[in-house]
Amino acid sequence: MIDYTEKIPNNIDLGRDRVLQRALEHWQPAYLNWWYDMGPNESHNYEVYLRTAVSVEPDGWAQFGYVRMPEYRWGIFLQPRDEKRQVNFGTHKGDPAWQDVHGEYRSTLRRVIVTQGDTEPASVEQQKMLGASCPSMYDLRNIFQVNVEEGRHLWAMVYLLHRYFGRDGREEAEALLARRSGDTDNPRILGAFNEPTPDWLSFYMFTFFTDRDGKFQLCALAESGFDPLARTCRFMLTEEAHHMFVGETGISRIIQRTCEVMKENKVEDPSDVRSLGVIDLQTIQKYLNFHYSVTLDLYGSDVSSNAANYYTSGLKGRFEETKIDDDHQLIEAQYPVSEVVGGKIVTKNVPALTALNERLRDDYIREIESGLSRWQRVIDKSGIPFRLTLPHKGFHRAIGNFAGYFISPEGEVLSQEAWKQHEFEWMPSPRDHEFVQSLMSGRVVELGKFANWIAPPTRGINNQPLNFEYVRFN
Ligand code: BYC
Repeated sequence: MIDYTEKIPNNIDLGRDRVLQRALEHWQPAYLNWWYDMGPNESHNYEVYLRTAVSVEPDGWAQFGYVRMPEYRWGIFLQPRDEKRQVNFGTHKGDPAWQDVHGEYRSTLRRVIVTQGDTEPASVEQQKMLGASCPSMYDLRNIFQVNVEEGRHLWAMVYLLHRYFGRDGREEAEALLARRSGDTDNPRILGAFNEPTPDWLSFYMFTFFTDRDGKFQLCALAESGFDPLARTCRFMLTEEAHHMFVGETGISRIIQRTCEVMKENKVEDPSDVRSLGVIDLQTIQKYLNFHYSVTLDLYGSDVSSNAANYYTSGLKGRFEETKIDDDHQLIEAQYPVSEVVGGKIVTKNVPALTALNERLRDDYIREIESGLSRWQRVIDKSGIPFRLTLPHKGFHRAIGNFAGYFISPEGEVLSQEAWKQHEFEWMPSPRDHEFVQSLMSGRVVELGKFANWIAPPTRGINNQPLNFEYVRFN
């Protein structure tokens, strides 16, 4: 009999809840089987210098040490309960926050939790093969850290399913281990989580763009009137921050290296840049266009009755809900959304309650813009006259008002033929992918060494030097 209070670090007094303990006891071997199958390839014997969440105290949750990943202490952590917390929006505004699920919201809430939970193992599956082409031991350790934490985020959602949703919840928890990213018969729920992450440029873009959707969705769920969900998401956010750091600094280091090589060799033409073994800025822009647009879809339709219902019922709030100065019910409020009318993009006001997906997407875009300006500074510092830009919101969209239209990065509505003619000026072509992957044909793991196409980071993990042995291969 596994002692779960020992094996699953938690701050929910798991040992005293026999039913929950048994349910998790049943689920854990299935989870481990999934990890062995779908976790990082060939990594099971590696000892990785990981941080592990051991408590929710500021100094307790980040402990560093060597861990074999299947032995990672995936635990259950909730932000401590605030007895005075209330439902802060929607029709139940002012009621004490719920410690249990309202019967009438059961299936809606389960759905939101399942959708969130589904993304976590999906991303691990998407990144499964990347260890074989890592640019350094530092980066290898970072991807493993991201992977084990996504695994823990799955635990976080599975805990809620098991604890609050009975048999349905247990079935959903099993289904989370059965779907597979990109599978034709049983794919992951949301679009971006079925796209491959075939190389490290994609990985960093994914952690910058798509993990940040994770941040904004978790922030909205952290406002939930259902207190256990809110507290779970609050703690998940502390881990999410590291994933976005990996993405932002990864791209920044690639840009820096490209600029260094361009300056040293006085080249600007993308094919000359490529011949020096670094990724040309034009290709970086195309990857950016792809990941940004696919991630914008993750916010759902611009006008959504689902989103309105989530809000009115108090299940999912807005980004920083309690800091917003309004009625928190959106009775009269309007919000601008765009749509295509007669071949032009126009903006109109709609009831703000129905535009909550769009509002969250806009909050996200603002943060993306700041990240992009930090990358731009790296280029500007080198004196290279190249500007990274965000494509128009309607570019390459498959969900919402722009779906089915062919919109250029500048926001022109084009015919399908005209758009297709430019497709590979805007998005990575099979040849671009081939080139990027040609740079990443093997792994670089000598101590302190970095692949030619990426600059070293400014510092190591947890104050360790760059030539530290972050992964022991055994
Ligand atoms: N792909 O009213 P609509 C993360 C579906 S990332 C496929 O437009 P709604 C992470 C939708 O399900 C954060 N289908 O949307 C990052 C609905 O289906 P039904 C994940 C899509 O419901 C990196 C229909 O279209 N968390 O954590 O208002 C690494 C019409 O619905 C998509 C969450 O998403 C799509 N892109 O909002 C690891 C939070 N978009 O009802 C982790 C939980 C929509 O017709 N999820 N559909 O069958 C939600 O809050 C909502 O489900 C969504 C959609 C915001 C995603």
